[in-house]
Amino acid sequence: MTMPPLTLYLAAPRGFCAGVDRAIKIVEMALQKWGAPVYVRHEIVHNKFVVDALRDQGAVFVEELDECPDDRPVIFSAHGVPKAVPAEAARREMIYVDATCPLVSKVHIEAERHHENGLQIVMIGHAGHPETIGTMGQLPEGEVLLVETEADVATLDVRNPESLAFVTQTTLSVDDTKGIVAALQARFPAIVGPHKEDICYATTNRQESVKAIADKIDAMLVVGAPNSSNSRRLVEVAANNGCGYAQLVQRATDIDWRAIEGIRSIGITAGASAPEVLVNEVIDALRARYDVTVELVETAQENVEFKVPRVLRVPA
Ligand code: 0CG
Ligand code: SF4
Repeated sequence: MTMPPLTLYLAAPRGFCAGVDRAIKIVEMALQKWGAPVYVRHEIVHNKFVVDALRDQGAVFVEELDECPDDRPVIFSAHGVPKAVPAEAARREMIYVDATCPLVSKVHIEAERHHENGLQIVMIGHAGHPETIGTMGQLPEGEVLLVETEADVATLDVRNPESLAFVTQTTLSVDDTKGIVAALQARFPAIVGPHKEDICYATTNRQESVKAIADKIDAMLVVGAPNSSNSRRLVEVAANNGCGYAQLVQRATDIDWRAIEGIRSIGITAGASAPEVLVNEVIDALRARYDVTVELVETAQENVEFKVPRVLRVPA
């Protein structure tokens, strides 16, 4: 039986970013250095496949520090933690390693600098996301106000409109954030902030490559987890840029074959926490049903690398 033809536009860059790469390495190196179990506060990155693999090697995933014993090392996830978390670990004299992405730490430092300059901070982010909790948790309660949408800006109750700064989550939609920043600047002309926002290079690049293919495909599959902010944004970017069907899939078994019946072209990308093996699994599943021609659409090249913390670079 002949298989129907399918053009597969493979987005690049896709998948692991430098912060994810580093965070996973930190857990692996900690296991080598201290042996199992090593505790990890929150999913090291938002991917079940990654978490399961590390759990098999002896990592124990918990949500809060009080679930960890004093005498085992603990690692903080790539998304960052409120200041109170390392402070409590230090008080308990625990060994801890911070796997917060350096680009998230940079936002923490920015927020602190604004606070020292007497400014109240507006954070653009998603309520309840660990990165938002971590960044807001760098400063005392009430010093960071959260806005999620342009509509939130209108109802914002600030201390002094003349003394304001903004920071953002690193994994937001570039386009939506532009609108929120513009609304902030319109209502508070004196607000200070980064040149554009704090969205990281990886988030920006992955959204760009999706934009480059969104209007030439019948469907888009984004490999990533439902709790992964940057992955979910890729689904939205595809849908907002002309792709009629965009779905988040954790792996090949999530593909809704009926929904994509009759397609002639498809786009594939992966969030910053999704391993390439899962992308290959999805491509193989398509190859089993279609005569696939792959076209790589590369809109940027990445060469960012982050060092692991020093404690892991020196012998035990
Ligand atoms: O995109 P978010 O912030 O939800 O995180 P994820 O673990 O999916 O990816 C990058 C990091 C950290
Ligand atoms: Fe760092 Fe960006 Fe990756 Fe988050 S998505 S870990 S901020 S590089």
